[in-house]
Amino acid sequence: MQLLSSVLLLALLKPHPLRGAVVRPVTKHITLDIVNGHVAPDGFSRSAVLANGTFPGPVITANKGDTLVVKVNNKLTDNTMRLSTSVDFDGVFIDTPGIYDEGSPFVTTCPFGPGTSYTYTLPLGTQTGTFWYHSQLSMQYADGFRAPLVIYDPADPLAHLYDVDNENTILTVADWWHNSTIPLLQSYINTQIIPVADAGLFNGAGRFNGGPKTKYSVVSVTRNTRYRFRLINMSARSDFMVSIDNHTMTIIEADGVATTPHTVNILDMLAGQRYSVVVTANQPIGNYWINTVLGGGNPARNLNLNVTLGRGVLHYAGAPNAEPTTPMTLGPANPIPLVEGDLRPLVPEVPPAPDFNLTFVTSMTANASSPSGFNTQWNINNVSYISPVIPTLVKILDGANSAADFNKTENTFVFPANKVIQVTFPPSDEDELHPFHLHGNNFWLIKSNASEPNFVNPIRRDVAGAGSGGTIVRFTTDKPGPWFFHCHIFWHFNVGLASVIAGGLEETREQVHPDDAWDALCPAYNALPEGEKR
Ligand SMILES: *[C@@H]1O[C@H](CO)[C@@H](O)[C@H](O)[C@H]1NC(C)=O
Ligand SMILES: *[C@@H]1O[C@H](CO)[C@@H](O)[C@H](O)[C@H]1NC(C)=O
Ligand SMILES: *[C@@H]1O[C@H](CO)[C@@H](O)[C@H](O)[C@H]1NC(C)=O
Ligand SMILES: *[C@@H]1O[C@H](CO)[C@@H](O)[C@H](O)[C@H]1NC(C)=O
Ligand SMILES: *[C@@H]1O[C@H](CO)[C@@H](O)[C@H](O)[C@H]1NC(C)=O
Ligand SMILES: *[C@@H]1O[C@H](CO)[C@@H](O)[C@H](O)[C@H]1NC(C)=O
Ligand SMILES: *[C@@H]1O[C@H](CO)[C@@H](O)[C@H](O)[C@H]1NC(C)=O
Ligand SMILES: *[C@@H]1O[C@H](CO)[C@@H](O)[C@H](O)[C@H]1NC(C)=O
Ligand SMILES: *[C@@H]1O[C@H](CO)[C@@H](O)[C@H](O)[C@H]1NC(C)=O
Ligand SMILES: *[C@@H]1O[C@H](CO)[C@@H](O)[C@H](O)[C@H]1NC(C)=O
Ligand SMILES: [Cu+2]
Repeated sequence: MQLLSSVLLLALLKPHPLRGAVVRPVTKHITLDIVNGHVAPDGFSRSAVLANGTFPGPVITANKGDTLVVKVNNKLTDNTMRLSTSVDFDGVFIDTPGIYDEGSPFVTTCPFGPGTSYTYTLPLGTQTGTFWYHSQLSMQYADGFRAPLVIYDPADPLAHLYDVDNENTILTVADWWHNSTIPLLQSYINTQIIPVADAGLFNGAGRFNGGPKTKYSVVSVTRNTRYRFRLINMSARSDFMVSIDNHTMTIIEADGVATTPHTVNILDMLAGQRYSVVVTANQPIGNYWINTVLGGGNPARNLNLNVTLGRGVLHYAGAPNAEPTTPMTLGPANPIPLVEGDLRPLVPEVPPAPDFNLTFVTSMTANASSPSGFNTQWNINNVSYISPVIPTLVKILDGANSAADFNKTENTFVFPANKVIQVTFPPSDEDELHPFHLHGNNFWLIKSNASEPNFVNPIRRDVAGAGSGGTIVRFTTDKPGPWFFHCHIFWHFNVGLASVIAGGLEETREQVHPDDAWDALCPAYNALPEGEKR
């Protein structure tokens, strides 16, 4: 009896599948050791910055309502890469009043150095869906520190659409470089040309021209079963076109927000974006290519890169354990692409009218004499963001009240609490989209680059591309505090394409009462020797 009930209890605690069961929220304690180690996801061995020694790092899972307590131990020693760190739980709201554990360096926190630890407390509230976590410090995530985070909804209103949703259906794409991002970023600053990636990785595996035939990641399916694939674009630069030979994909989630089912056969994902797609294994038993084609940058600038080699295998039970024998293509012959503006949220909302309007004009300039030492710089309204020495949140807690209390180069926009802000990115003359990401909040995507504005039932998400078609987002300042709003192409971000939305400064002071561990971060960081701050 005792045994039977513990077995039952164990079965009940398994995160998925779990239809309609009552799951009590728990506090989940997680440890992450950030270490240096050699990895060779595309067959080229390099030193990397790794969560728990792997690339991608370990998946963190939770159920709706859980609280994650994540202790991060910085054990970094390789000074050819950054030695300090700071973690962004990308897309997680952190909307419990008074919670400030949002690892944006010099906005909400200071990074922490080697040999030290910091514990992030994240009440997940009502959020569910597909997220990820990564270093937010400089370019460090491109050195390896990036991994999925999934919040399951035990009462998912779309659960009837799929049969399987587990750790094996979390699929990641990432761009990969063979060198440390420290010289690569310097090269970008000096030349204005983003170093083109050496390989595109699907689920942590890929190949480059002339490299070994690394084993592609295999996603196993059983015929006539429906899978919820959670796709995460962990890129630092590249966008990926995702398709699966002979299969369609039905989108049911974008960035943690459920959508009405929308079927395509090819999907363009920007850096930082996530989608859940339902794929039905309804084809003859066999092996099919999953094409994850990296975009961004001119491949002629890096002869290692071969976008055809970024792929994985969809393997049906009963088929030989082998690569597909069909040609490696870049996608379907008759593409049915996702048009982002065609997506609709499962729960529609009419966006409230804006109380304040902002216009963000992006531009790239070169300035050899700028105080940051930047040559290449990206600007919002002619201002290139430079991280302050004293984090924005510290200044707010110390009494900052208006934009005038921040340096111009902090690009900090101050608003009262509970106001509606509209940000318009006018059409630019660039062909590449800047995936703008708002921390800790979703926005209504009023206008997606290529679509007409939608004031009635736009999707809500936290990353949207701004480019030649013009983009409009709206959000409310209902979560007091400073929130980073930046381009998720980290090369652009690191040369200034960033801003901070600071809402409800008085309310922030009323609600946020940091503990001693947080208070100690900046003094400890500022006391680090120069080489360890990096
Ligand atoms: C990371 O590694 C530590 C130490 O081995 C382990 O305790 C922890 O559970 C791991 N974390 C995850 C999320 O797997
Ligand atoms: C990494 O960059 C450094 C500095 O530019 C260079 O000397 C080195 O050859 C590069 N290594 C690789 C593997 O590209
Ligand atoms: C991921 O995002 C990057 C940057 O926006 C983009 O270049 C790349 O194509 C995306 N990857 C996928 C698979 O969509
Ligand atoms: C997959 O689609 C291609 C192109 O439509 C077709 O030639 C091929 O026979 C299909 N494969 C299978 C296994 O059905
Ligand atoms: C990329 O890889 C494919 C498949 O191996 C090969 O056919 C093609 O020639 C390669 N492209 C380049 C530019 O080397
Ligand atoms: C903001 O811009 C919209 C047009 O997009 C306009 O209707 C509205 O009146 C403006 N609101 C403010 C407060 O300027
Ligand atoms: C370059 O930086 C200097 C020093 O901050 C500044 O005075 C100047 O306006 C900048 N020039 C441009 C074109 O941004
Ligand atoms: C940026 O500076 C240029 C050149 O000084 C000026 O023409 C333009 O109006 C400025 N743009 C914004 C958005 O301030
Ligand atoms: C403001 O910017 C100036 C020059 O850009 C810099 O010297 C100063 O330290 C900054 N102040 C703060 C508080 O960050
Ligand atoms: C953005 O939208 C414009 C206007 O529709 C279109 O020409 C352009 O190709 C789009 N850009 C991307 C990267 O999709
Ligand atoms: Cu950008």
